[in-house]
Amino acid sequence: MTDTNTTRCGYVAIVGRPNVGKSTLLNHILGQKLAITSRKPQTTRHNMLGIKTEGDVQAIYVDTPGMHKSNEKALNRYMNKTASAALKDVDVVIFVVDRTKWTDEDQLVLERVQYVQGPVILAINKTDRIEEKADLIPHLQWLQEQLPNAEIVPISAQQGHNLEALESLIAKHLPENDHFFPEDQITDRSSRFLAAELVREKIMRQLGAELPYQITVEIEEFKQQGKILHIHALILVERDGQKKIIIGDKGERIKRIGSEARKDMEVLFDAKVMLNLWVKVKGGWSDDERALRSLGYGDL
Ligand SMILES: Nc1nc2c(ncn2[C@@H]2O[C@H](COP(=O)(O)OP(=O)(O)OP(=O)(O)O)[C@@H](O)[C@H]2O)c(=O)[nH]1
Ligand SMILES: [Mg+2]
Repeated sequence: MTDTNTTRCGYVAIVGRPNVGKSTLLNHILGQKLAITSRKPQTTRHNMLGIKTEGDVQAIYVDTPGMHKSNEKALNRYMNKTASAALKDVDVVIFVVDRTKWTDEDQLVLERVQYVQGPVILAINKTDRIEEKADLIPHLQWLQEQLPNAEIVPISAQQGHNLEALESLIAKHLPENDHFFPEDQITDRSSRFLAAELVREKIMRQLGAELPYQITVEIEEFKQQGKILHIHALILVERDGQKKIIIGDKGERIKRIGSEARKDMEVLFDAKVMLNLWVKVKGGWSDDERALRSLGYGDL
């Protein structure tokens, strides 16, 4: 007798240049905010798994940092390497682009994706913002010539448009496998990591142009006492002036960062959260490979 129930399971890398909507796409597929997002490029710094199990199908998504050109700093090199590594050993690649906007950085991603042996899906995102639909057609033709085997799917990650079509295409490409993760697991990342990311997201969203790139967040304490989760987060900046900006006038800004991060944490962890934030200067951490490793930025 043969078993007629086939289960499918595999890895799906979500790649693209910064700011095209990769993390937004992951969150909408999962139906839950897991990855941080912002209007600023280079929001995501680490690969993160988002696992979706529906019946016999388990899709393991890998959200990645946007691949970008500036390679001067160790942190930037780390981010680009991390994103490129995600292209190896996955079953499906989703290459996300922003409508008809095509930059040198999209070209960089294209050149990597062209080497991928397995199925590639080209997701044209932010279609809710397309005014001139006619402009899209020649661009799609051009893209198809660059990636002749890719399937092209227009989506709006933010509005949830056409995501079912995207997901059923992905499911078709997943190999027959037993599931690698339990049905209720949604990520490989720890609660501490997710908490640190939420603090970083609020900083990305609230602060001006350059500053967020010189900040990282470490969780120093994460413990449950009775019904309350006590979380202490350390915000590391590069210079003294940056510390002042984060704290703000009479501590206004850090208070707002803390209260917004706490609200998201309470939803994510389904618990009451007491959050304490500290700011410390650690000069040059973003270009110091040893400091980066000790801050959880993996091997370079
Ligand atoms: N209008 C519109 N905006 C979107 C859509 N998807 C994402 N965005 C916005 O685009 C911005 C960037 O989204 P992210 O998901 O952070 O982009 P990302 O590709 O993960 O960026 P990095 O992590 O920096 O590589 C945010 O302001 C999102 O709200 C969409 O479908 N439509
Ligand atoms: Mg992202």
